[in-house]
Amino acid sequence: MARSKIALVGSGQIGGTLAHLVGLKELGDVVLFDIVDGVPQGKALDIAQSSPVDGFDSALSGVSSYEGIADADVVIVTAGVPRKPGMSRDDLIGINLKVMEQVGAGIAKYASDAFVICITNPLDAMVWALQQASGLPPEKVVGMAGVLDSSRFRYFLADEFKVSVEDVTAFVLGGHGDTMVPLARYSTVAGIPLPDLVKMGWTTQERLDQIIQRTRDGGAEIVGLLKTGSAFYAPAASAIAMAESYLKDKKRVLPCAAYLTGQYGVDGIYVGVPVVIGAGGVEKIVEIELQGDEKAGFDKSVGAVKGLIDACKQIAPNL
Ligand code: TXD
Repeated sequence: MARSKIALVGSGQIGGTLAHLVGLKELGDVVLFDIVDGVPQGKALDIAQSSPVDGFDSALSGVSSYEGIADADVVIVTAGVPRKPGMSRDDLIGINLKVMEQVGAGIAKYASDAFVICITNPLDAMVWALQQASGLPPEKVVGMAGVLDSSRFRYFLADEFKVSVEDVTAFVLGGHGDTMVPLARYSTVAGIPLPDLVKMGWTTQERLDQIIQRTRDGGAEIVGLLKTGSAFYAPAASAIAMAESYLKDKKRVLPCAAYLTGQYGVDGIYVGVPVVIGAGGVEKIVEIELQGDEKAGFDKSVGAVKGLIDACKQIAPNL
């Protein structure tokens, strides 16, 4: 069977890390695309030169025209401008909306059968814009944020409890970052929900609240430390988990920004919810019943995403 083709639109920090991970995991061949000539070509060659040492077979190339992404099985989009210190995700909206229009047109022309994962911020609005601009079916266009937010949450919890990250699960809903809604009663250590762990004296409610806040601010914490650019290792790993579930039809249940058509009382926008990702793309949206404060948090998050999408519609009424 021929290898899968994975196109990476944007060859910056996350794009380069994605290419390396695709190689190391032997998920397929990689095409890196960027508007800056030389960067995708240089990164592709550098990673290809690591393949004999690491022992993976993957053809890597860099391109400066959309033709290069032709017939990709998966397209992962990081094209755009990242946050600088003090800048909110929303500040990025104007610049990155134009980028999504270009990328959407490129995907529509050359890779309309692909499974598309958007990473560009502000995520929930950009994935919507990318779906609109590409015209691909909504179940084939999904946004990466929840896997990253829940991975950050899992890491902090494992560190707090001094247990393996493997045994910590986390359930998050809503928009990326600031309005993320963690569901403590569905987040567990080996199946034991967080509220029970508080009762068992493993931690206090106060500590748990601090961890949740640190998770919400997880992106800003890294931006503050790096000073130039934003997080890239964990975002890349998160998108790879989604791509792998699609390519291998694993049907993993992952929190993703998905297009809702009435689920959770929301219609026509992208919001972070648990979904099943398999060969059909987003095969199922997992809808659970929310309790009082969970519902309030989710509604607030939906309101924030709607605000961003309305701003997009004003800037680009054609979308
Ligand atoms: O959870 C999440 N979704 C995120 C999102 C977590 C972390 C970072 N997140 C966002 O991902 C971040 O705010 C950015 O919007 C993207 C990409 O982050 P990255 O760190 O990879 O940014 P870089 O290094 O600046 O790379 C962006 C590349 C860069 O090489 C540009 O030249 C290129 O995008 N670029 C373009 N490529 C193609 N087409 C166009 N129009 C274009 N414009 C810029």
